[in-house]
Amino acid sequence: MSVVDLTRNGDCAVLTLNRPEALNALSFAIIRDIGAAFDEVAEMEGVRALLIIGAGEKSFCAGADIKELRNRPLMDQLRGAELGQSVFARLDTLPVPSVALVNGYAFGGGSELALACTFRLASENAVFGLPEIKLGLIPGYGGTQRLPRLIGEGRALEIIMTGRNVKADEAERIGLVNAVVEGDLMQAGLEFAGKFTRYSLPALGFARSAVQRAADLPLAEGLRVEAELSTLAYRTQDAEEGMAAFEEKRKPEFKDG
Ligand code: CO8
Repeated sequence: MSVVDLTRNGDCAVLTLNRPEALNALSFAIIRDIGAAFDEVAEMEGVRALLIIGAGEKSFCAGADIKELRNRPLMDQLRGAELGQSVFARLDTLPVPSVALVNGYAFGGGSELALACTFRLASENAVFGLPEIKLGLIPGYGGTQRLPRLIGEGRALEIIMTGRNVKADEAERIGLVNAVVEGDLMQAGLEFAGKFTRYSLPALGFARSAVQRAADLPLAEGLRVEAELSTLAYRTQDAEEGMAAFEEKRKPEFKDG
């Protein structure tokens, strides 16, 4: 098994970070492999969601590989940050939504990977944190940008500037995760994905895109984006099928077109 393991469970692709002896820490090579796996997911026939999990009971991902970071020249660090950012940003443009299954520690780059996913589910023992400040660093894979968008500037600054841990129950309370799950997290992830996988992928993509762009746009422009994307959705065969099925009192059969 490689460190980045891509498998399939029903209509979900499952990416497992498989380096439990280092709590699934991310070397630059592993980040590149994650990027290659995302490209593969984009090409997988019939896949309707991507689930990301860490191997082992203890950790989703303990962040960037600190031992590797220490010995890098400055230019490499910049390239490293850009690499991590561009690979994680790829999740926004995948044809399918992604769900981080945070089973234990999600620190630094691990939290940032979870933040870049469309959704986050946490096990009861999940612990989030951006502890870079304790290393004399700051987050480099999107944490300073995505965390405030998700939970607001005040809370995000406090978490980033104190480097403190956020346990699962608090993460749920502040909106950092969609839900905390008792029991089998993978099973819960498959059930969670099942709530949207039956819908039209283009419509799901337009919805993601409209909401994600809201954070960067003034309201008037965002409303224009919404009008454009909802019109594009309206023109799909799936919208025709969805509305016809409503009138005919039957279940729609979406074809992703
Ligand atoms: N990098 C490399 N190795 C790690 C990492 C990591 N991030 N985290 C854990 N490991 C290794 C440990 O060194 C240890 O290996 P060994 O057995 O060979 O000594 C093994 O995993 C198990 O870890 P611990 O013994 O420490 O396990 P504990 O249960 O005692 O502690 C913790 C678990 C609390 C998670 C602890 O391991 C820890 O604090 N890890 C570091 C967490 C952290 O600070 N992460 C942020 C890293 S920085 C980052 O992600 C972004 C930087 C900005 C990037 C900019 C790009 C240039």
